[in-house]
Amino acid sequence: MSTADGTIRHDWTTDQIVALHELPLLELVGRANAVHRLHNDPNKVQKASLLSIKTGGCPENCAYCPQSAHHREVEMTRDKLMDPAKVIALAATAKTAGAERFCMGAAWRQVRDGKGFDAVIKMVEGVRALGMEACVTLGMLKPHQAKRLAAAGLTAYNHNLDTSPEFYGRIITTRTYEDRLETLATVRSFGIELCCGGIIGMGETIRDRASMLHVLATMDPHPESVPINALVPVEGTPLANRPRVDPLELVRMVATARLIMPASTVRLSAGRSALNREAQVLCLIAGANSVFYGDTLLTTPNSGIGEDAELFAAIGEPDRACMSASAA
Ligand code: SAM
Ligand code: DTB
Ligand code: SF4
Repeated sequence: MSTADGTIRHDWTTDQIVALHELPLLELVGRANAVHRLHNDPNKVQKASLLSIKTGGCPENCAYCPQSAHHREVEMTRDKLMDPAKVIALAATAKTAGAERFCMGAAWRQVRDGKGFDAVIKMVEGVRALGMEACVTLGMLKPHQAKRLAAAGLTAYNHNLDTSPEFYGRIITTRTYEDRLETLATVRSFGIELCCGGIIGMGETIRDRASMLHVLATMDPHPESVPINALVPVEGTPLANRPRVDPLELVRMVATARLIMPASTVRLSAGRSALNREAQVLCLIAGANSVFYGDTLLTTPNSGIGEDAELFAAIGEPDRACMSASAA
């Protein structure tokens, strides 16, 4: 097996990635931490705040997603696109609470030109004017739309592969893996950073997980940001009855992602609220260096700000929300 010594490589094979993933856990975490320290500040965990700017009623049929209009049994209030002024005000609040990045998600299959997209452009400009990084996830994107987002100062575009090319058809049939890759290439071609990762715990094999990581790690350059989500099983979705992933599986996934994409920001994303503080710390040691910060993700609960204050206190990073709360 070739080594994962912290060199930035784009020639990983799926077999090599499986072999890393299957290392004894302590060896895997130890190696991942060593590589993490070569490229990143091991004491720095970026806080990103997440907001659903348009909720529910999505025409895609992603099996995991409570926002799909195909899953009629999900209890979900559909909301139309939020007003930019409201979004920018929420971003300002998130900044005061310590968030450095503001991520906005819309339950769209694709961007349509018109009033809605004009409003998103205003949101991006407003968030950037606050001095925060801005990320949006809006579904599929055409080149002229990526160009407008880049001109508005967008830092990154989130568009997940979600799983391996082999397993993809079991999860989504309304669009293809190729569609996903095409949008990613479009985003890249306008100089916008890529935020691209996936979900574990949907019934995929370890090889599927490695195969998804293979697609990511053979991109040149690597996605700047790689969210690793653990499925949040939601009542009414086809994956409602999937068991929660073992936290140590998340640790393995994070560590493997860190080994093969040494300089990317690895985001410990959905599913974090099911981890105790110690499991989260283990993920951070294994190389995760960002979390979503705030009481909700898009539609499901996240680790609360209160719990995160404890987490950040435990790892020794001052938490501004906590400091301003105690100053009040
Ligand atoms: N509609 C856009 C799209 O699919 O690209 C953006 C919003 S979509 C909700 C963003 C990502 O959230 C998905 O790609 C998926 O990885 C993640 N996600 C959605 N539901 C989830 C769940 N129940 N558990 C874990 N991750 C989830
Ligand atoms: C990502 O990979 N995870 C975030 C963000 N990108 C947009 C979304 C998680 C959503 C979890 C389910 C929900 O809250 O609706
Ligand atoms: Fe729609 Fe995105 Fe949910 Fe799929 S993941 S149903 S595209 S909101």
